[in-house]
Amino acid sequence: MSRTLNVAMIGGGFMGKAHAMAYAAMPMFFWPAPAIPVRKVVVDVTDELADEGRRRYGFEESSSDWRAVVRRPDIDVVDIVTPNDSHAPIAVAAAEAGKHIICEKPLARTGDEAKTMLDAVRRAGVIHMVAFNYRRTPAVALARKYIEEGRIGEIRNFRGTYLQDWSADPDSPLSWRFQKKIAGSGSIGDIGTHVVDLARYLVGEIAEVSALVRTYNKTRPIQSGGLDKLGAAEKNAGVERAEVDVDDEVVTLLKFADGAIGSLEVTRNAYGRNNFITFEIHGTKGSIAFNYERRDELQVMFADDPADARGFRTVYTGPAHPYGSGLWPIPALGIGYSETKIVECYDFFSAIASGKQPSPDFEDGYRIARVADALIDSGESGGWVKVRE
Ligand code: NAI
Ligand code: SOE
Repeated sequence: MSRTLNVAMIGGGFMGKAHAMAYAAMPMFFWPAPAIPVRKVVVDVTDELADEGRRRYGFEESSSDWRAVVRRPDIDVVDIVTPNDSHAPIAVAAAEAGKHIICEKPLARTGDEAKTMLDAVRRAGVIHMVAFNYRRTPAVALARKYIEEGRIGEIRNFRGTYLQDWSADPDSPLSWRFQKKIAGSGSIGDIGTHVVDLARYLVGEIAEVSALVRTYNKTRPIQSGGLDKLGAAEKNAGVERAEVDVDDEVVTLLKFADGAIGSLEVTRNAYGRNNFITFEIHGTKGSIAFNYERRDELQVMFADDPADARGFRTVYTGPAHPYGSGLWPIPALGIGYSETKIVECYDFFSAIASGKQPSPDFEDGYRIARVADALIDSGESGGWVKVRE
């Protein structure tokens, strides 16, 4: 019999919806479940918002006091789905209370802040995970499997992108994602870190970066509510504006510790691109290419294919591939964003059940935060910057 674990989820916005859905759905997909999540209490900034979260997301209780909730003896897991500035205080308090922690990305606003979180979970000996869910797409996990099996040989080059357009309109509002004191950075922390996670997962540690960092939309209309509605469609012409003090675009070269090289392009200004997370990896025996907007598919080319069949071919992920036994029974039936969160939940609860740290954990989140720091420093200095240990 799977044991039950009580979850306190802090934050009830976009990610609150995604995580609550995964708690409900995970045992339906992965059965027997490693442990069964109980949606115990949801926390938001006001009692009204928290109660709305309770009714909407199926939690038993609600609260507007995360400090009291994370100390409750009946809580096993603390799930941090708030904007980035509250990740560290909540995680440190939860670790001190001995709770297992899953925290949304980026782990923190800076590498130094992430280090305080890593130190706290290490001291407490709890299970910890950072919610970089895109690596849980079966096609991405399949790419890793091929690489581990040596199917494309030694990796020489990684080319990654994360292109969006939801904030390309300069009249879309100044939500928390455009404020350094809350977000830490802009496109770098918000979306660039996802691809840094993929690069580290698939290729290895990033040692040095040389980046061009830009803020094209230097002011935006002041937003009235706290929730980020990710609103390109929301028109605010005429509303009082304030300064954007974070980046909205970065292009960088990468040097990996093992000698591979690469590049990464990240922007929220790319009209026509929605969630365009791509990578192409070239090795000494073949290549792999992935585009999240076609996430059931992995493009592969093996150099030893017969000469008359050389070229990229499409593998549609299904039961024969990573996580396939728990997901859908026919390839290409359709993997969505939700499935990545369900798989993430499965891996996190499996880690708690087995007592073994999952990946990416807070150490990965910390190292990724150091890459983000290096990108910002390089953008300012205009030269190569080594990623701090
Ligand atoms: P959001 O703005 O939609 O929701 C944030 C929620 O947290 C709101 O309900 C807000 O009232 C609440 N909140 C804020 N401060 C709080 C506090 N101190 N205590 C309790 N509740 C608080 O934000 P969203 O998009 O859900 O982002 C949350 C986190 O998730 C961020 O770190 C973000 O980077 C990350 N994220 C990750 C995604 C992924 O694909 N893995 C996708 C979207 C966001
Ligand atoms: C906005 O850029 C956003 O919601 C990010 O915060 C998420 O991490 C990304 O996965 C989707 O886009």
